[in-house]
Amino acid sequence: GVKEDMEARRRLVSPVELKDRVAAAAPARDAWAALGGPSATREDLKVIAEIKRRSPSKGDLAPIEDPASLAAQYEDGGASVISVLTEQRRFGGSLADLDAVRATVNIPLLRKDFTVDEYQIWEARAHGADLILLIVAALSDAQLADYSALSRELGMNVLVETHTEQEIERAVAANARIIGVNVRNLKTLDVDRSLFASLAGLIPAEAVIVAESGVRSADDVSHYAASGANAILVGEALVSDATPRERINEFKA
Ligand code: IGP
Repeated sequence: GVKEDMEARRRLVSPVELKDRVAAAAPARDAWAALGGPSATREDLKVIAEIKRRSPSKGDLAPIEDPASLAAQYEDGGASVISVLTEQRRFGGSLADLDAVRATVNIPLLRKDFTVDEYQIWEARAHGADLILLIVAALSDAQLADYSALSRELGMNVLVETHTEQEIERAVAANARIIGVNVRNLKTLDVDRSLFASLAGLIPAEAVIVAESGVRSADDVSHYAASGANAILVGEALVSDATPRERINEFKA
């Protein structure tokens, strides 16, 4: 699984070597500010555009031959952050995708991986990520606190993903400033768009509130925005669109 893959990478690049690479990397970009920071509003909805080849629920989504060119279209269309799935087994991604995107665009990047070890956080930064994903359901409170602290030390922000009221409480207790509600149930993989409206109001207004998953149309976007989203995270609808640049424009309108 994810852990074994990481162990294999750790045998190739030692933690010491990885830390040297982080020290040599350009400083992280401010994803919090890019998402509107303290003045995030639903009127100026931000888009986090995702590069995802495959998903456990839908199988192959799109043959993305050139992630850099897709990223450039996302940036052109007005995306505020680009999310790159680097997990190989379920999503068909890799750190090479993150490198290619980093070399091409200037906006902040989210390394969208299932973070279960500090090594992955160093790795994210070494490969140019500015934001990492922490899934509350998959982590203990101690891990949430430790991983958030390490990310901040490295200059990165954290997108803390939740699915329930209790997970939102845990995210808030961990001082999360960017909090997502993923409407896809990670066990059944079912999408329930109404989950966002029922949970968004529980997130403190100081946080950037992200609606994750299930955006198919401008109607879905309006629904999320009306329920309090400051940003939307969109994958499938963009990777399977022939004109993703125009699509992002439409979502932002
Ligand atoms: C994007 P969609 O339905 O637009 O492709 O969803 C994003 O929310 C989804 O990829 C996602 C995800 C995750 C994937 C959200 N959280 C955690 C893997 C792991």
